[in-house]
Amino acid sequence: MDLSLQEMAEKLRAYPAYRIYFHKTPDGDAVMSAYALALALRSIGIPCEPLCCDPVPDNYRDLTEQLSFAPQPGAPAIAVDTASAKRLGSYADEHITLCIDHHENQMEADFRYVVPEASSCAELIYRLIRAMGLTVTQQLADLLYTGLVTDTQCFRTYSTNAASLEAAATLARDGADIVRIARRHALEKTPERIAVEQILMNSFHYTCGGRVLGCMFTHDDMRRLGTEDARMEGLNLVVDQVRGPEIGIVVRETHPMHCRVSVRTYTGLNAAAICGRFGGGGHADRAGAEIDAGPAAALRLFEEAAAAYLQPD
Ligand SMILES: [Mn+2]
Repeated sequence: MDLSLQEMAEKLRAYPAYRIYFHKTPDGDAVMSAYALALALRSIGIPCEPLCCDPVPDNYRDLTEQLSFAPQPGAPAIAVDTASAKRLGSYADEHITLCIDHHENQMEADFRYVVPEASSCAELIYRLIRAMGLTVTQQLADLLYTGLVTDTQCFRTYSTNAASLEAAATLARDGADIVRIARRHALEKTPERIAVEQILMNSFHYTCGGRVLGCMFTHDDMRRLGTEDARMEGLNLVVDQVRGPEIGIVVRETHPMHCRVSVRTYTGLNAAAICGRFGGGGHADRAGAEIDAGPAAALRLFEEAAAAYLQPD
């Protein structure tokens, strides 16, 4: 059943404890949504345990390692920032009681608060915390602002809107360390990350007369650089920064002959429609799919799908 903001705010008070799940290969929004909700609910005597089948990436541990949450086995489950059960990885079979998300969401859940037009799940968690009348501490503000900054790429995605900026302004007033968080997540890169981006740029491949830009990162590249998944978030920025293309494709071979492909569109084209051909999905301007193929073959298939999308028969 779909709930309004106020109804979900009330529903969150209805259970004595929660496990809060977030999606595999977690990004900042997933991590911060789960930890912020857990921290806020704990402040009113509802213990929570954030859970993911993959570890929290290095980049976010400065905030999450200050927090520890006791296990809550058997507690009702909340899923945040997770578009489908499959995205929970090894937790895909859990019964989800509450689902809070901003994707085109396909999760089965007893109660859902899904707002596809919201910039980030952190923004929704922020609205819920406010609707519940809870105090936003500086620690909570830092978590939520980090989620907002990472999912909007520092307020540059097409999903950024007045509501996201209003949430940001209020979080700044609540004490979020806005400059440090923006620099850390939207400017600074590790030398290892620069090396990954160089490989992607060296693989740039233009098709459809320059309207489509693809690139790839192979499993061999990953082994050679010793690169863990944590450094691979947001690789789309490498194609996003190129002026001209209407569709950007980033192929990452996560395991030999298995690729995770993400597609960005910049001029109102539908990335989810392209990824849908391969069983994937997402937002209109950013979507993804997984495919059993080597990276060169995967890139070619997506370039063909992009070409067919641009010029239907
Ligand atoms: Mn998100």
